[in-house]
Amino acid sequence: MVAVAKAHPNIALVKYWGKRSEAEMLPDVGSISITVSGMLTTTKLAWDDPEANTDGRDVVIVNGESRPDEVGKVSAWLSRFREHNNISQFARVESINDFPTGAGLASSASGFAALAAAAFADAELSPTREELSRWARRGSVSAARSLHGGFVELFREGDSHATQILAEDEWPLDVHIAITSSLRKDVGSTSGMKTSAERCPYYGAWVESQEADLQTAREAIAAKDFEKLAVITEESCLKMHSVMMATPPGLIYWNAGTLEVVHRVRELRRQGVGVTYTIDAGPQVKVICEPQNSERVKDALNDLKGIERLIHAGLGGDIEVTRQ
Ligand code: 2P0
Repeated sequence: MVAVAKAHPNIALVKYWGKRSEAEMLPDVGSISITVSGMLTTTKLAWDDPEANTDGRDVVIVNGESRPDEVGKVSAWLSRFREHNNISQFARVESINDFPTGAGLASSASGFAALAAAAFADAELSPTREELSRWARRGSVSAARSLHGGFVELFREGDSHATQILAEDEWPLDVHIAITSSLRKDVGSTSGMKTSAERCPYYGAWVESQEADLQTAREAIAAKDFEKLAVITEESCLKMHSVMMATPPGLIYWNAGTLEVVHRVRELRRQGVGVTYTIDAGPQVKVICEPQNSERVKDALNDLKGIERLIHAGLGGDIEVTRQ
């Protein structure tokens, strides 16, 4: 039997950057995200795979390749899962992203969410949503958020887990993802945020001010107040990138196209269009608006030279898992 899990990436509006425990994969700050449709990770996992069990190691293939960094992270997660659940078998894992991997598009979030769901399903275990979200977090902190559709909060406290704030159909939003480079980034999130925690002089202020930002975002989402959500989304993005840039020798994820998009979105906002943007650990800009403004926003982005392509998405739903 093979378990097949399908998970969407998510985009943080109030960002996560930094851990309070690396070993336990516990975040130093809570975060709030939206799950996006239009991009999907599909992961197939089998615990009784003959090849893996003859060789005595997990077989891990991501987008047709077995890259040592990805195999290492997934195998470490599988070992911990095996130990905790008294599983003696090795797994074969095959995962495909229908969007660029390792380019700031949250492929590790959808990837570990799908891995956790498939691992439980193929072992015929039925975890609670909280348990599942904690296991996804142990692979990649942001993966805890990709189990849920719509608007999601990941809590800092305790054995951090994520819950849904609003379902995707309760407040539909449109997302235009401006791809300004599909290359893999030089510095991954995990090592980048570790360096920030160790060396950025503003890291303490970043952690301290997070609760207020989370509260503002919670209020904006509860009231479906787009303007309020837009302001806090931009503020959180710029604060996180300030921390990154002030992390010696300077973590600069932006390229020229990134700035072109930021300026165009700010221009739209000055014209009264309800739109906002956010940027993760890569140069892509995620431009978010209410559906009635979507055409205008898309038209305003279309002629920018720095954009390789635009991906149009809406809000995505919960993870789906089946056994075949
Ligand atoms: C976020 N990012 O909140 C932030 C914003 C990137 C920038 O979560 O080390 O892949 O596996 O926990 O979850 C990317 O970090 O890093 C991320 P690990 P993860 O979406």
